[in-house]
Amino acid sequence: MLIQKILSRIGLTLAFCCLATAAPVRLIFDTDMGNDIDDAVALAMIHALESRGEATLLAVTVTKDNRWAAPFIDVMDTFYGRGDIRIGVVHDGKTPEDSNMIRLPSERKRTDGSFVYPHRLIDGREAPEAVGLLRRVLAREKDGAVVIVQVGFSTNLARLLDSKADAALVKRKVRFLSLMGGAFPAGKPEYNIETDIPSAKKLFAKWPSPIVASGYEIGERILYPAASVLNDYKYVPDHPLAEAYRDYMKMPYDRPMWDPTAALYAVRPSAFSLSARGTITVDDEGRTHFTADSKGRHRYLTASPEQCSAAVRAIIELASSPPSPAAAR
Ligand SMILES: [Ca+2]
Repeated sequence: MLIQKILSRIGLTLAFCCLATAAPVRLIFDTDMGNDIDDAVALAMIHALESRGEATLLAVTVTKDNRWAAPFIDVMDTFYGRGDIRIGVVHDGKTPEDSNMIRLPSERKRTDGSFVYPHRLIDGREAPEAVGLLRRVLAREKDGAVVIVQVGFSTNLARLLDSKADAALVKRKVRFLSLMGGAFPAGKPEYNIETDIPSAKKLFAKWPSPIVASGYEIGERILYPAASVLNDYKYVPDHPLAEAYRDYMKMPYDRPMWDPTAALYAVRPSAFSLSARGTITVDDEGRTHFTADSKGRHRYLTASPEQCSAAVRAIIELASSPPSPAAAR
């Protein structure tokens, strides 16, 4: 009994010591914000992880070619006290259609004419182009320092590989790419891949650092409960994530958390398990294929029922955390 107590005490001390000394993960978040609510949940989580000293959000790049995506990201960043985070947008990209979840919170004003959710970027078309921003952000980072979380299409990251110099930059700076996309070990064409098949093919064929993919089957098992949206965001009268959730579909609904799994893995890799190493390829219909290979650079997430339950709890806890008072930077 005594030995158990001592061991558990040492374990706790070690855990705290490691939490305290681990450097924040330096993240770039690449998203098709506006096509599903889980992108917004993932962004809220990343802010909470930054408030806890576990992550630093360097930039957000967008693959949905719609003018409201970047303003909504600015709304979220500003709400969490980090309105200075750089935002880059795709040009000639996919899914230009409007979306209530990004447009309504960005537009909403009070009777005095001020924004309910303050933000500076009023039209996404005024934001810098994403590939150039990625290049500038990566160039300033230390070698091997950056983790990219890609939760939309591969448009931006595939374009970043167009020049040899940029591909070499990625190889030097990016520790790994945590990506939501595909279905593993096999399955139907998944939306993020299917929407820009040529870019996804190129990304898996040429991306020079390791890729960890969270397939459709992982997020499908991790449901965000409507009850949390109704109850956990009342710490302010107007919450941009809760409002976006209500604007996305008719409430109450539970929604699979595909994208948050990739964000969670990027910062807390022990949350999930991994497949063996291998190579992922994309076919002409947008299906992903995994071939085991001990020298491969690709893996995909796997999750036990216990890991799925823990991931739901972590996603709810992080996404509904109030902004940190010290966050303003
Ligand atoms: Ca997404």
